[in-house]
Amino acid sequence: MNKSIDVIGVQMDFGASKRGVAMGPAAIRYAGLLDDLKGMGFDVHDKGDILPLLRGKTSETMRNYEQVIDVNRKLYDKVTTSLSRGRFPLVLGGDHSIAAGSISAVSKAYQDKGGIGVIWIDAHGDWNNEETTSTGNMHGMPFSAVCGYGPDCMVNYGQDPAYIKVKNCVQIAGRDIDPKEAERMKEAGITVFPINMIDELGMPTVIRKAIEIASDETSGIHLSFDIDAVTPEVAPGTGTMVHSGLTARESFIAVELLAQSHKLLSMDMVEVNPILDERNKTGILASKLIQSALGDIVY
Ligand code: 6HN
Ligand code: MN
Ligand code: MN
Ligand code: MN
Repeated sequence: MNKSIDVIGVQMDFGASKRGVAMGPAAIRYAGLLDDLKGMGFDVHDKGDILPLLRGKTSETMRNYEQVIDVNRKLYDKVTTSLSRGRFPLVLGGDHSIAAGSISAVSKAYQDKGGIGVIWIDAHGDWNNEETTSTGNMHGMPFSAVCGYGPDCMVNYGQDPAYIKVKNCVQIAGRDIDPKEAERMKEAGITVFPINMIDELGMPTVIRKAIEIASDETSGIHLSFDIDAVTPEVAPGTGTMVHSGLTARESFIAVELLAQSHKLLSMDMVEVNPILDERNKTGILASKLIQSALGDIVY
């Protein structure tokens, strides 16, 4: 299995309303992630952080789109390089708009090998586009974008993007999905396990089903973990908090079972905002969740 990890930070907060999430990579590093991963036996390469343009074009329905696209293109290139070297790309956000760049790169790399599936753990659907958004915030759009449902500019850098098949996509822990966004997800056929379904079925059942769906005839799975999936008492350092989310243990068992599946190809950990946090509690949680997600990869 893959014992080399490329850690790629993205100091991005132009996809969100609140500033501060650009310091997420620093908070997660400060929690000790790199040393801990080395301690687990990984060959860890810190690729540093991608920085956004200071200014860029914007529009009402795609705020700061030039900065978002520029960062995603840079991230696409870094993730592509990492995969070509046989390493595991671990992407630290930053707001969730950066998942467009990471996922489109992994998807392209596995295009001729069945593609990839995506597991999206998040309080939100991130399935808006420029027509359905009510905020114009591009962190509410990347899941739709990587599936080819727009905004196309988020993933199409002239590389002939390999969109993710919706039949291999799963949303977990949703509890604040906009009405039009929910309609689009349903129309597209995304599998969703909203928070009440986790209450009923339990996380182990939910994540096992998700792994089955995401790995069905694909090369493996990309995990996009938005820390706001976790309940605010446990993860207060994030910009779009929604009450009554995943418990700490539900979050850990999800990533532990993912690790045991040996299907994980790449991962984002996003939306950690140290400005809003309490003594880096959320940064530490993010670091521990990453370690658990990578826990079994060495075996
Ligand atoms: N996130 N659905 C809302 C919007 O602005 O489109 C919230 C999006 C939150 C995005 O947390 O990554
Ligand atoms: Mn090395
Ligand atoms: Mn999100
Ligand atoms: Mn979210």
